[in-house]
Amino acid sequence: MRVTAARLHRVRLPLVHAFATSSHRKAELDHILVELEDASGAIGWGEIASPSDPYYAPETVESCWHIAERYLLPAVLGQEWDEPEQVPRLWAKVRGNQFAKAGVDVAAWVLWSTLRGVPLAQALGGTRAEVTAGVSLGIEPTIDDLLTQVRRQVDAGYPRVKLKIAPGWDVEPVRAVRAEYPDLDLHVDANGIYSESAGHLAALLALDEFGLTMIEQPFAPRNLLAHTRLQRAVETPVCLDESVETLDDLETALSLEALRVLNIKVSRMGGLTAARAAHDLARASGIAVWCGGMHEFGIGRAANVALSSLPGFTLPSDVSASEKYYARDVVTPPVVARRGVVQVPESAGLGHGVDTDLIAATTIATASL
Ligand code: OSB
Ligand code: MG
Repeated sequence: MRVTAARLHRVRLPLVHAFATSSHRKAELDHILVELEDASGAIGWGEIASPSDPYYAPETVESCWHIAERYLLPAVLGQEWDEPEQVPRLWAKVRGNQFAKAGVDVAAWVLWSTLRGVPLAQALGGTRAEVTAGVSLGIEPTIDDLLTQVRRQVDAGYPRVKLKIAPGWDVEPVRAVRAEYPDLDLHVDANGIYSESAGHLAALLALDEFGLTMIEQPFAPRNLLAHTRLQRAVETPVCLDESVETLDDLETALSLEALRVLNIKVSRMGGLTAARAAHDLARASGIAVWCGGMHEFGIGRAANVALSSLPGFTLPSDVSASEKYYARDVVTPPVVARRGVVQVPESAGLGHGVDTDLIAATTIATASL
């Protein structure tokens, strides 16, 4: 297989409900859609779902655009490859830049599975016909606003709710949600904002009494030892997200016993090949995994659904329906959830059409190579 043309589209979509984490608040998102085309005219779509600012990871939309246009796509164009696993090797010299790599990697997987006539999930080795979705809820202005959001999602049938937390917005919101939903599969995600030296430990220890499914990424990404210490002190499983960008990171974290659960994101791992390898290693190590999200548009969301069909994804994944985030998504049909369950598509490739009219109408920059 040989990619003979590539295009980038910077697409801006409004969020139906603004989302705040410990570091930022967003009402619209710019993601970069990647098109890879072979000599027969077949197209594979991918999505670079980097946040616009370097607060979750060091990348930005601009840095992703630059890396994709200047390094990744030139490395792929004109090269022969047989399996999508070979594509990341074409840019092996490029360090980091996981979001940019992930978008091109997904496009290669989608192109390959489309041409093979197999669903992306099957190409990856997926075994599930449907995947269970959880929702991720941002920091709200008040606890009442948060409870309104929780009720809406629980009423829609989502079986797991994750709450973003930050110092000062942790024990009380969790207590309030627990009081109303004693049995809900509930977990919290701090996006690395807590610090032992800033006196934040007491709040994290206090969360242990609420029967949370996990505490996700309380400390800074490189601070694995703080996660090890917390895991020794609490019953609640510690989950890593930002800390694990490569398989080497995962091996280190496992040997330090810094986690009992792993959030696997296609974007953060640099693509489906690496995400699947992380799944394999975690599974072999007895670590539960689930698929995290980055508010993907439909293309990245469909890739997350395909990945979530692998057998080790035993916890609900952040693959909630398109409509939770976008009034109109870039894929047709959109990703839908019924009572928190998403069907894994059975048609070849992405398993969704791509709405090129919407993309044309919402594109704010393009590049062709
Ligand atoms: O840590 O999972 C995270 C969104 C932006 C930055 C970080 C994170 C998130 C989410 C998104 O929680 C969840 C989703 O896409 O459904
Ligand atoms: Mg997270």
